[in-house]
Amino acid sequence: MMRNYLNSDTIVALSSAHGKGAISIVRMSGKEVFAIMQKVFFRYAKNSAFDRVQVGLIKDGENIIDEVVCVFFMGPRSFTGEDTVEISAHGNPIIVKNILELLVKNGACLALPGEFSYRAFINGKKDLTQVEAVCSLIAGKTETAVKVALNNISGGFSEKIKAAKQSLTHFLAYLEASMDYPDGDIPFLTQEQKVEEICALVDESQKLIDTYRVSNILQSGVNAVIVGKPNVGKSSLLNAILGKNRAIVTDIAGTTTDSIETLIDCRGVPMTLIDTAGLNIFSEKPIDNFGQQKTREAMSGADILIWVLDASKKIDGFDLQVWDEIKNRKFTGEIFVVLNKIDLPQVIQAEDILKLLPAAKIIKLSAKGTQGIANLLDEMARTLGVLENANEALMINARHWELLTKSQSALNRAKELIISNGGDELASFELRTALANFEEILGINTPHDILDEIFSTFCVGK
Ligand SMILES: Nc1nc2c(ncn2[C@@H]2O[C@H](COP(=O)(O)OP(=O)(O)O)[C@@H](O)[C@H]2O)c(=O)[nH]1
Ligand SMILES: [Mg+2]
Repeated sequence: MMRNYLNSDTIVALSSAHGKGAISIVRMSGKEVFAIMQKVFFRYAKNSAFDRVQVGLIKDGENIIDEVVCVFFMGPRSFTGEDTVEISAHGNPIIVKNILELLVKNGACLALPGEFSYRAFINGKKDLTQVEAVCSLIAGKTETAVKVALNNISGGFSEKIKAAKQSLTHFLAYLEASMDYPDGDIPFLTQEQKVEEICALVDESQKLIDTYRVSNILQSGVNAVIVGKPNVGKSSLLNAILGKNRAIVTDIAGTTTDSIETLIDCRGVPMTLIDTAGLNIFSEKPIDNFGQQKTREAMSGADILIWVLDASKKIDGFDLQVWDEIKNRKFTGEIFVVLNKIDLPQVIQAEDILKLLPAAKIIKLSAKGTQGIANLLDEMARTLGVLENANEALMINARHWELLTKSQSALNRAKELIISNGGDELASFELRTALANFEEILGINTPHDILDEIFSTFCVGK
């Protein structure tokens, strides 16, 4: 029969990365850990008392499988809350396979994805947002994303939810008590106080919802696409941002015939920067058509467009043609207009651009030097709301966001009811709905099928 998360077997998995390395770590957790290890692990220092860290041999009968270091954790003082051992073996997949097979032969089961985290959650070691943050931490693509995920693991986000939940419970208690004891034996809230309380609840929870944008950007990243006519310095700009020569730069127009993608850390934002073939509909070379097709595809997937112009030359029909392409796409993301080559005498002025695009974000820079590059990165991160807010950011994932949004609708309905004096009973029903959503964020009363869904997206060994 297929195992599921409700089984209480002793589970085992490779917890470090797959493949060869100096060390691989096999983790085992559950009631049978010590019994199984007694059968297969023979430590060198037999005389000493039980040590948490032991060196010795893993053997299958007389057959030596590896020399390992074992770290034992006695439940509940372990990640999962159960008895656990972490076996550091030599990092060869053959050895790892042999160890896993031996442990399974002696009674352990191969763990499901995320099953260690599932047990940590079920045993109350971590709430749901904290184990989810482990995933975000491992997936984090920039220093900032990693830092924010770490903050969630230690409870940054769940503290906020718990606080909101507490205020809500408190308010509910007053509201319901005044319904149960209408004679005023207990302190009750005036209409004014009720309105004040509910408005504060709505505002607090809105603040959490608002942080989703930044959080999502930090986790998923954005696409920034560099466009412009040939020879304005698009490839030079990509190279300048990267600090190395990734794209070919020449003074021959049309050198870049394909889109070049690289992942950069733009002030904490994981940004896929894409250098494209210059747009030029007059070219008749087939390779150019192909390149321009890819440019248009890249533009469709862009969150940010960086339109590069050569500021040392007049805006011409080719530039305007690029502008038409941007306009025709009804692009809704951010557009940065880069006036490049400011080391040369400038012909294009900011005003010329503002005539076309009154709200343009104009950055003057020299892609050949480094002048203005840092400013472009700052401004992109600022536009995304990350430059100033990264330090207070929370790792809110799509699941949290959905529940926060549901809870916010219920809170808003309660607010309407309270303001219009529509009845405390109905308001209290809405508040209970909001409360249930907050609890589901933390994993309280979360249905099993939803938990299965969440944990099955984790990787095995986590
Ligand atoms: N003076 C000057 N030349 C630049 C600058 N940026 C790029 N170039 C030159 O412009 C030409 C075209 O650059 P490239 O990056 O290949 O342009 P692309 O076709 O838009 O990718 C090359 O000769 C570059 O050296 C700049 O900031 N100042
Ligand atoms: Mg190029």
